[in-house]
Amino acid sequence: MAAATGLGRPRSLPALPLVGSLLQLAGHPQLHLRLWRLQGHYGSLYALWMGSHYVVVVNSYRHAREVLLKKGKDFAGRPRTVTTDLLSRGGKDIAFASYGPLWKFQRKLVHTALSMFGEGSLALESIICREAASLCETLSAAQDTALDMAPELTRAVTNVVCSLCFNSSYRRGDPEFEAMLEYSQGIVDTVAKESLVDIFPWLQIFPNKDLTLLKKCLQVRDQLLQQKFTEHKEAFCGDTVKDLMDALLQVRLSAGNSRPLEPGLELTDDHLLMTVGDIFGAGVETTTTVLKWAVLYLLHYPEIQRKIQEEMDHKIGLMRHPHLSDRPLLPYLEATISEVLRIRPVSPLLIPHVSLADTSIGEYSIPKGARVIINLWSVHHDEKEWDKPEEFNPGRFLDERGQHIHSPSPSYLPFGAGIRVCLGKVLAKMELFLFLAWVLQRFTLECPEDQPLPSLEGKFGVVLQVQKFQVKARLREAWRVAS
Ligand code: HEM
Ligand code: PLO
Repeated sequence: MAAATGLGRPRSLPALPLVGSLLQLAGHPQLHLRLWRLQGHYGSLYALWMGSHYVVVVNSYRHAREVLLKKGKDFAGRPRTVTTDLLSRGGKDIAFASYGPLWKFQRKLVHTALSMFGEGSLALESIICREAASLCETLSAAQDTALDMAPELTRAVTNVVCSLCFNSSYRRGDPEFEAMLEYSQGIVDTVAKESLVDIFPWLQIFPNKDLTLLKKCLQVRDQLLQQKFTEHKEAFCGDTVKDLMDALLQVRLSAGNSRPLEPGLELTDDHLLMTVGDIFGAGVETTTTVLKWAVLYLLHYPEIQRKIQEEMDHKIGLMRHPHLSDRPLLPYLEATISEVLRIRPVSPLLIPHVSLADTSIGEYSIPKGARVIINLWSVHHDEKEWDKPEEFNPGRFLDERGQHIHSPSPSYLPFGAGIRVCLGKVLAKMELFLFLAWVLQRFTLECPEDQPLPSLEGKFGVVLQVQKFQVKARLREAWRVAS
């Protein structure tokens, strides 16, 4: 690899031929924590070798901002790996596709479609509220019994993205929904977690439990996507665009009548399916995970839950439902969401970036083709930037007057930043606010008496997963009286 600019390279972990630095990483399933701790020895920016891949690990917000914002274009690539290639049919989606004109086109299409059906529209608010009401009904029915909220939260969130992507939704117990829950869990458990097969692609020739599971889950996903695609093609008349799939179909059909702008710049069926698959997968797994973390933290910090409820009682009362326009009225709830996103970042290592040219980070030279891991865990737990970072304290996002301020430190990037910033940021924030506001207006969430408080430790993977736990949702006395 060519050196970039005559600057020195970052300090590297020891590396052996073929295996690289794996000896330092093996036996540490929580990769984000291992990379965070290695700073003690190697400094905040260091390098390592994953097999034959040169990897640079960024742990400070200054370097993270330089990579994502100042030099965003230099670092806009994505690595190709065995598991993400299977998931995205060789990078035909958005999240795992490398930078290029087709990727830009796909991102723009989705961005436009999301702002058309979603973000700016009242329709989306009413879809989220419909799902929030249904979630509250389920909680009411299960009242005072220990309940695993995860499938209920997932269904609520899934129905929002399902409406956006396919203009459809699932009822409780729908077998298609159950199948979706199962395949998506299988994918989260096996994809893009720096597993050995991604580091040594030749390992895929041997039987591998994870890879077999991933392929089986992808078969189920593909069947489901294909079925939606066929239904949409049959029903599509060309002028009414009801959802994201229609929007992409329209582009595909109009492009079919003309030649692609440039050779290779064609939006194929695979591109269309993988793009919808990305939005559906990201839309479900990320927002559900944050909701689970939020509920878990509220069980651990009942006084914070009480404060959110007091704020709601005071500003909204019990005679009407919360709306999106209430966001400025509920700074404590907004601060709690911000704090959940800080303390348990959904995507603790983002998705790895790749340098597209010889370049630099700080005073270090970075060769073209280097993989760059931004350790968001380190950025969000930096003691120089955050007072007692492991303490759950929504107050840190408020000013003295109790108003929500953006962030007390620049060391905060829950959605990434720059060219590859999360496409669903606005949608996710709308959902988190409305779901939590609806539930907390009516219920107090508690840990069942006969159970210990569930663990706050996450499980590393493509998203930072919450371990299974149960909740007792108790209808609030004030709500009972009012209604
Ligand atoms: C990428 C966070 C919800 C769609 C990302 C990235 C992060 C992130 C950290 C990676 C940025 C990078 O690699 O530099 C989150 C969080 C969410 C959330 C914390 C919920 C609270 C969503 C939703 C959608 C979505 C609801 C879809 C509607 C995407 C897509 C990408 C992405 C498509 C890939 C962007 C690209 O590579 O160009 N998200 N996300 N996300 N997110 Fe989200
Ligand atoms: C989640 C499981 C789905 O079945 C497939 C899928 C698609 C897009 C992925 C998502 C999974 C995990 C979270 C990801 C998202 C794209 C962007 C998002 C990686 C694997 C984040 C947080 O970066």
